[in-house]
Amino acid sequence: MNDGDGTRAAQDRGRQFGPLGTALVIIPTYNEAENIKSIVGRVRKAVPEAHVLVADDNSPDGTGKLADELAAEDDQVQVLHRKGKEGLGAAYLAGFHWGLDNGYGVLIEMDADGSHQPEELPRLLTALKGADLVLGSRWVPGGRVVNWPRSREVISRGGSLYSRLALDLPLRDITGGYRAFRRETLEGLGLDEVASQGYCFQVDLARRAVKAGFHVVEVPITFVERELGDSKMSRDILVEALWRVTAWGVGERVGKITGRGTDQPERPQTPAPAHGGTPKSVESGGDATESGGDAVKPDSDAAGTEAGGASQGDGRSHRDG
Ligand SMILES: Nc1nc2c(ncn2[C@@H]2O[C@H](COP(=O)(O)OP(=O)(O)O)[C@@H](O)[C@H]2O)c(=O)[nH]1
Ligand SMILES: [Mg+2]
Repeated sequence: MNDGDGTRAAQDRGRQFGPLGTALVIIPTYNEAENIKSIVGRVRKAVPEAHVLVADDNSPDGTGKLADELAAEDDQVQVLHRKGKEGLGAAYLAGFHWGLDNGYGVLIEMDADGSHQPEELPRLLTALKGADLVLGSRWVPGGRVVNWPRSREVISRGGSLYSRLALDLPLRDITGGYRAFRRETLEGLGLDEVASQGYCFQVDLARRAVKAGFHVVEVPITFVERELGDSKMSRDILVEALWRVTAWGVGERVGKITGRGTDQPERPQTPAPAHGGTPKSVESGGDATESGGDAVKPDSDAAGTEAGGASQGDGRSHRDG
């Protein structure tokens, strides 16, 4: 949990969390024709009650058209067609706005390439019952990566460590992109001011969530490097992350010295826990289990996304990249 001194932990223990509502799994795509059908099928099987939004940046390889075919045969799959390649962050922001406008209670980030295993979604959703934001984490006990070259792991671990220290975040996987947000959390992050892209986008959302006082929990995941298609990671994305994180870190320190706050949004009032679950203490590990299988519609409280019997993350954080 994101407390430095136990205060937050004590507050969170007494907190009630509201019901989750229907989940929307947002999958950003750019040239994922080889992966899109398989990943959407796996999501639909792993969490049958959840809906899927593919946010495609007019992929030249026809990913958008394949997604349209999936949507045509499944009411719970939608496609957001965007003009052209504008980066991961912009695609997610558009997807978040779409999901919020359409009444979803939970918004999930997930890559199209299979690195984020849909079969682990029920575990993220179970943890979200007692949290504002759940991070799928490679760098907490129980988390791991499969088929990554050592160089990639060093960059990823280094990026999270640097972000953790520069931004004073009690998280281990700060660049990872497998996450579940409650809608109230997204609404409290000041999304309109988010300009960062790539890994930096993930760092930005994590730091905003922590600074706003949201309860952020890390759940261990097994991240599997893609087998098909190409990574869109680039030197530019790494450089952007490095300079932005450094600038934020310096800004926060200067702000502390001069007594001026940072540009973080205040945490909104805790959403009323209508018939929400009891607060949970979160533990790492645990087996993913299949979630219940009712098809549900947005706005339907009764149709909350339920994940069966999985244990939760432990509230310790780490990063990816
Ligand atoms: N819509 C959209 N999706 C993107 C863009 N860049 C990357 N993605 C998607 O974001 C996800 C993660 O990208 P990936 O290339 O796998 O990055 P890596 O896992 O860090 O190597 C994949 O689903 C990509 O298709 C973009 O500019 N626009
Ligand atoms: Mg990838």
